[in-house]
Amino acid sequence: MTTKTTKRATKKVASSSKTMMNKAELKASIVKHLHCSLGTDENKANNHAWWKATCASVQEHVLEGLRKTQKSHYLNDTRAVHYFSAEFLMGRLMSNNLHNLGLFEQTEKALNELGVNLTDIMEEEPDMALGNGGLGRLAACFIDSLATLDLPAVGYGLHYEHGLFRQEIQNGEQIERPDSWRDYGNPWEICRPESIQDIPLFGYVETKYGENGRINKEWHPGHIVKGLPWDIPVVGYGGKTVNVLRLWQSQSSDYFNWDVFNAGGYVDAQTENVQAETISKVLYPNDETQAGKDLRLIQQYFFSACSLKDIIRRYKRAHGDDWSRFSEQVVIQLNDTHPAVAIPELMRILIDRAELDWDYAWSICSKTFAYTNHTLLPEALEKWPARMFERILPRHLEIIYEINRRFMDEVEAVWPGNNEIKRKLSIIEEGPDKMVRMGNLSVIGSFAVNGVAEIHSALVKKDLFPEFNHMWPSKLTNVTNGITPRRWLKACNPALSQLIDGKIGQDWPLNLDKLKGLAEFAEDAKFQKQFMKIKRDNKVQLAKEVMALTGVEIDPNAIFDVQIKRLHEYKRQHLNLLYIMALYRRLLENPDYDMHPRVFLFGAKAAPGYKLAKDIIFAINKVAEKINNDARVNHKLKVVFLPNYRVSLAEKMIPAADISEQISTAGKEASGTGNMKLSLNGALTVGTLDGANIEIAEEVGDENIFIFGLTVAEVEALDKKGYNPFDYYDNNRELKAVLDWLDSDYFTPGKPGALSSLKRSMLEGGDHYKVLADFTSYCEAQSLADKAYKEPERWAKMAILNTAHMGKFTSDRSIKDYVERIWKLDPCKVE
Ligand code: T68
Repeated sequence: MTTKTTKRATKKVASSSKTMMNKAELKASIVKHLHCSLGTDENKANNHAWWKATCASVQEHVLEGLRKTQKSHYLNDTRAVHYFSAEFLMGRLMSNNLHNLGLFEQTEKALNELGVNLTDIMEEEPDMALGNGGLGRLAACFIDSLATLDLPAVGYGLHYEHGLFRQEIQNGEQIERPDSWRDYGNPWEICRPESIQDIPLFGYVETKYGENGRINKEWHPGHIVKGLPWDIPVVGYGGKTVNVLRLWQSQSSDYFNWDVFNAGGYVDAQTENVQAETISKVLYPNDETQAGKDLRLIQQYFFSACSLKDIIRRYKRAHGDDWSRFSEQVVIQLNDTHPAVAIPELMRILIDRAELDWDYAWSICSKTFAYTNHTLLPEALEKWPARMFERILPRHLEIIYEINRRFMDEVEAVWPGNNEIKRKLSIIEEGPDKMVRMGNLSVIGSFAVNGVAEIHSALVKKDLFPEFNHMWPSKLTNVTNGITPRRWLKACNPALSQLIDGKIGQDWPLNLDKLKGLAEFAEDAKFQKQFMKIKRDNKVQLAKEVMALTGVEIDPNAIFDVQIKRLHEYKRQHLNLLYIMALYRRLLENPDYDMHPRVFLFGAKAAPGYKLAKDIIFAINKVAEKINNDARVNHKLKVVFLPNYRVSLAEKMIPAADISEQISTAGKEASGTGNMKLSLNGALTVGTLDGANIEIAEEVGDENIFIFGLTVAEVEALDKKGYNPFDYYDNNRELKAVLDWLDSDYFTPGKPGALSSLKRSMLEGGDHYKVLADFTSYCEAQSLADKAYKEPERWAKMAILNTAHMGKFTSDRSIKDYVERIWKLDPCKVE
């Protein structure tokens, strides 16, 4: 049975490449582009030129697929999902596109014959870092799965000129530098000036009384900016469906500045130009905090409005002015509340432009949107001052008030006379400064709302939106996150992928549950050896990279313990750091302290304005410096902070990890997706019962994961009782010693107190994230991990079983869940 399916799958992948190009044709095409597109030749070309020429060759296939896909979607008049996201963290595209087209090996060979190494030239590609972290990367995985599953879909977002800042570490501190990913052009994107949109902003609203007694509103905008779309083709695995990621760039339009110009204000007119272009200039680098800045709201409106206009233009081409089928053809998924202003924008278009009556417009609108919540942290829930909203989007604020007025009537019907509930559910937060709550708007304006892991969705229902859940019991649901196994195993870990191919066949990237077939080899000595040899080879590779990036030598025989994610107190990198300091102390006190050598590897960017997060980075680097240079311990303990963590660095770190640190305070990490990537690549998780860790534990079994710490219920109980971090500080000698160590100048010679802010946050600051409460239990879990690693066969078995049981976490499954529970989409095959 297995062999049969294997053969079929092999055929499928091979045939898709056969219809494309053979090696000789690829060679010719690359050389042609070197000559004709880049104006150079084989002798002069550097890696960058080879990379560009190869992109151009690959792009020929991509565009052919795109054309066929668009034709097929048009002819079939398909219902499509429109994924609205302020962030798409795509990373590099070359390897992904080659794998998905089935052209990777051919291209590698073709280039080889030209004397060029594919791996080297792929390093030339800058990451498309148009996102902060999990939320943006999730969007990238989802559009890969949508195309792979032949689902009609468009991703819509912002074409930031500068993606997430480049991080440098100087004297242990994070320094932010601009990221200029498009300085030398982006060979994958296509500019579409034929689809430019005009977007109004500012101004005032005029009330007009129509003849039929209808009150009409007319928005007179103060500015109009242009939205120029850039299309990034998204190639599905197998290369058939090629969807589009459409990103909007802002440009000045002539509309607003001619008066100024004519009045002799040439310089002022140019200033206005700069302002319009500022909109898509830079990605806000804050994850999990809301920016509250004019420009951020303008960004959100700008891309939402451009995208809606684009969707409506396409809809009208097929259906004219008949709005009755709009919500049958169009579903819009809001990736968090960032694009929620699309809800009043669609209402505005339907009422003010199409002149539909309110009820009809609302019936369309509330069947079109669905909303994904990614956080429960109060500081991340978006609220805009009503006065700011009114200045920038005066008509939208009016519409929001009307949505809210009608909604309050519904609340009154459910809870008559209950003003407290009304205050809580209102889109408008009352107070000296009225605020517009985007979460409430999103729930009210959507037909479905989902959290991103079982526990998170349960908490969304129980703690964040309990009354909404009472009013609409079937609206709130769960879709557990997932990751694309094409990028996060096949492409980033080729040796392991080949080993898996040989054991269970080649179709696991499309059917990740097939990995279960590896479980029967988990105790097979030969397979264990092969599996662990690949892990070790990947560690050797990473060790070279670490040396090149930091000058620190690390031993591939040590345990590689990896924590990679944004820096945030709730993610508790400082809990990891306290443990490292404790190990250091133990080794100093007892040089024979029994532990397997371990290298702690970190990758993390801190939001530039998040002081304590930056202090934690500084502390990690200072502790690392001390330990790495302390000959008494550094054969057993090393600490590495890799600068500028990003998708392409993750692709190198994940295949080399033995331990995956997923140690957030229970109830705080909505899901996590790095946890899935690491486990898929055979790393064992040390983690709390939080987010998707819970589901990972269910899949791999308690014996193949190191769970520790308070549960959500225990955190709640502790808070209720009154949490006092000093209870732990005073009663744990080791914990007290490492915390006090932070006050000394041991790690920052001559500068005592340079690391004190960490200690303060965990003591006087109240230790909001329960670091001290979980410390002991964390140390115990780490000891168990150490013990397990000392038994190579046991460890190998556990690692294999982690890979084997990650089937659930493919983003294909997440997308199928969305399709079934929310989108109700049909695939459309492209011939
Ligand atoms: C993450 N959220 C969750 N937010 O923290 C993570 N926020 O648990 C989850 O797995 C992931 O989303 C995917 O669901 C974020 O990444 C942001 O990046 C962000 C950006 C701007 C504003 C607020």
